[in-house]
Amino acid sequence: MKENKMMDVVFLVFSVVSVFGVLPTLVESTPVSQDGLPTDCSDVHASGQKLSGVYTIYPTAETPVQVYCDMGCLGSKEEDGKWTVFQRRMDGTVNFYRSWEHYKIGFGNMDGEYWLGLENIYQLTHKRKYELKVDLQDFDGATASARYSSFSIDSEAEGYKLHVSGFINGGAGDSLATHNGQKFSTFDKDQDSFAGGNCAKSYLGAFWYNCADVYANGHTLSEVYTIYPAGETPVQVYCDMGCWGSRTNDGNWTVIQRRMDGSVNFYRPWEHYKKGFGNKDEEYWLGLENLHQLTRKRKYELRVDLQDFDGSSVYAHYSYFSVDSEAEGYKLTVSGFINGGAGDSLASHNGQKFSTFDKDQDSYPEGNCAKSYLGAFWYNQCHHANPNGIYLWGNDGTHYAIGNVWQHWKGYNYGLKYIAMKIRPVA
Ligand SMILES: [Ca+2]
Ligand SMILES: [Ca+2]
Repeated sequence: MKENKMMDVVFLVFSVVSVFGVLPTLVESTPVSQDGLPTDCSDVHASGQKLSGVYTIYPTAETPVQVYCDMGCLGSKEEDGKWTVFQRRMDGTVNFYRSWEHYKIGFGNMDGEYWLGLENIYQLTHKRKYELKVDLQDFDGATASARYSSFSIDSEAEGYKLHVSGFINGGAGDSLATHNGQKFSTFDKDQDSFAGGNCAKSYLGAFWYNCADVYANGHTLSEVYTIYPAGETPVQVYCDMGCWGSRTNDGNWTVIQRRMDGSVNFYRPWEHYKKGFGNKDEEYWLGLENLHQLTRKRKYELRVDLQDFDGSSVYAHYSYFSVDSEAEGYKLTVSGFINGGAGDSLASHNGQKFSTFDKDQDSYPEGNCAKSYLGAFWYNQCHHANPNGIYLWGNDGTHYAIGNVWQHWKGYNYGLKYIAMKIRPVA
């Protein structure tokens, strides 16, 4: 399971053993032997070999292949055996960061760590119906497994595409679901779903990577990634994947706005707010058009993280967030407030169009809120929150409400040390 960095992140710390084994689902069927030669470990078992160990199988009639057969424990039910192991990590002796040719043909030591080879797996699984079992063990000796009632991969011409379904939980959870339907990728053959990069390179492995979603791809570190909100134009974005050891649902956020050190000027014209600006690993604004493109396709929730200069942190969570098109003034819809201590300073902004100093679309007829409060936002008349206001470095009442303030937490004169608006898809 270690080919995938997501698994690495989860298991590198814990896992000493991971084993992928396949078993024909029709265990009672006549062995598909070729010229009397065993096709897989099920045939080996049928020929009278009941002990686990290294045997020779013939996925094709021409070529003998050495493989480890997991015949189960002595005295256990017979269905626990007959597994053909096609991947195993157990002691870190074998390097698995290898090229396409290696993954195609196979490598390693059959009585230790090895990869059976994509061509062999294809030859096996296109002839018979197989199930898959993944065995995991952590460094404390705890074990878990994941079982799938159907497993096969397509030919090389099809990119050795993975088909896995019928998950049965043996305590490991279903970490292969997002990989179903993906082609196999190595560092020198990028066939993953991630247009912004090479998953195998990013995660120093080789697998049926799925990077259609940055998160599903296995990015568990908070970093800068490239996403494609509109399909064609790449956009750099900071993905907040949560902290190490935190629950999964703390992560998976796309940061759309962030202030953290006052390094970037946020008092900018319409075009800048439309397209986005800043440094994606520091302070930035993702861009209204990107927000629209993202939220028109999927349902998103919003979370706003706030921190003051004394180190206190609070948040405001909204179960729904979307931005209309430019023709609609990039109108904001936000609802379903859940209080994380910050209070609801966005309620009065719901339904408002976006305004900048050079484009007044606010609900304040006597003036321009963006100019009055030195920011850019979905101003009403004018605001309870001004995340894109002046970075004030704390409390300063010299100019009323011009800072990056959140009224319901620190009032109008306290410029926050940190503010980040982030969104993620709901279901
Ligand atoms: Ca790619
Ligand atoms: Ca106005």
